[in-house]
Amino acid sequence: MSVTVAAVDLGATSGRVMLGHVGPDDLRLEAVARFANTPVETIDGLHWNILELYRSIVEGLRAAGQAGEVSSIGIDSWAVDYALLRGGRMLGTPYHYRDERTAAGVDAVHAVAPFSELYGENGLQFLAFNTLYQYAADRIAGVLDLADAALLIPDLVAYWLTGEKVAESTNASTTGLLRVDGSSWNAPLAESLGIPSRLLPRLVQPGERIGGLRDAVRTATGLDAPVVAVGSHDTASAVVAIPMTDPDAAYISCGTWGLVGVELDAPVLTEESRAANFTNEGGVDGRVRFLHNVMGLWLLSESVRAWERESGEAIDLPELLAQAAAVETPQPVFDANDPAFTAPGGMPGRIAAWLGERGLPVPQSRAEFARCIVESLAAAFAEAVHTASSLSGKRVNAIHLVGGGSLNTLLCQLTADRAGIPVLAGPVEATALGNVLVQARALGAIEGALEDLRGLVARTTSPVSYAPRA
Ligand code: LFR
Repeated sequence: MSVTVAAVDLGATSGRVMLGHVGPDDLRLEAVARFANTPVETIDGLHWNILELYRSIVEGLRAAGQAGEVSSIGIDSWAVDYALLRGGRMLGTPYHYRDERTAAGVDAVHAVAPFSELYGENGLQFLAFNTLYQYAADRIAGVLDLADAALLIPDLVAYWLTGEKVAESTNASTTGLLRVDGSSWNAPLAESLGIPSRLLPRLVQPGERIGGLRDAVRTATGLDAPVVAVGSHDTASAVVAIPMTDPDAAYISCGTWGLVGVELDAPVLTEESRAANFTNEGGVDGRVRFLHNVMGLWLLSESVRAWERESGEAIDLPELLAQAAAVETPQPVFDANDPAFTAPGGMPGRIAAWLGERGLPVPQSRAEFARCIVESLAAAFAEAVHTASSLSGKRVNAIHLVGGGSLNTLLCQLTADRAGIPVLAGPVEATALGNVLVQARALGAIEGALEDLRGLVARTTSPVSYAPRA
């Protein structure tokens, strides 16, 4: 039996609705709608354009229904961001994690629970935008106390579609308020930080039915299908679809971010892994995503955005990367993990400043800049793979690189070279594939453990292999 399901995937630059056709020997995606996901800067900071997105999702679902018989709907997006609600009404417009308001939240949280203590409770790497710091910033601003619920973005969309308020567990694991074993919310920790535990909704696991569509949504979309929880954290969905046929493998889910790590059955909470800022995020089927956030293609896309603004001309990325590959002058490597590169705007200038401050040569042309960025990403990826392996004790014979970055041949080759480990690139659509696979399994169209789902991905896609060069 093959089923058709709809995946709503909200990524850093665009949102999509895709149809997934899935059966024991079938795994195909069909894009039915694509729309911009552009944050909006207002007087009080950087926000999600959430209403526009929701309208586009509803229209996209309508298009999905016209293209095929949809049996269920799954939603994923990036982690950590949320809306506050009271009596079901959204209070204000959700913030984008790249907004800088969280600094005060970090200080307030660490004054009560220092990072060393938090790591034992939630197993998360320190990222200043983790939800608990954002909540703390909202508490300081006096808005948190007004709320009676907080919903992560995919859960907010599910709520608007179904009327059910839940917290999907993989994404909940990125809030910092879920116990590291994923079993429950850490209400005492939340309360000790002044975050009312009433805000934290009922947890659901990937594969659980969230609810049927509200009448108004059924009318607007023409669909009558349930919303099913998937790995609603996009990275969790991507990891589901990594075609690891050899368990001794690392992965890099590379889009805006490069999420570099291994899959484990139990978290690593050692002092070494805390010092290396490795995270233990919740995966589908209770697996642990032991990984580190490297800045990712953001460095490149923000640079391109800056150059396009400056020149008023569109830049052809494949052409720029071809020029970067042809650069012969050795380019310097900067620390692609430096938080100095998190916020939007002026990226080439920030990279040049970073290099200049350390007495390193500054790239002279756009091609040299692009090469410097890709070399720096590859260096950070290679280092994170080796660190993941040594911290977890897991052997790594291959690196699976999935997501948009898998199309970047220069990045794939340089990662293999710098790691000294073969890179297997693709599928590019890992997140959407993971989303539809979990739905199809919940519907009974396919069965088995994650290894079986990955076997299906391996049989239906063809990763490109990059051998390390001397
Ligand atoms: C990737 C991702 C990362 C998360 C970052 C911010 O899209 O979800 O896993 O750390 O975005 O939410």
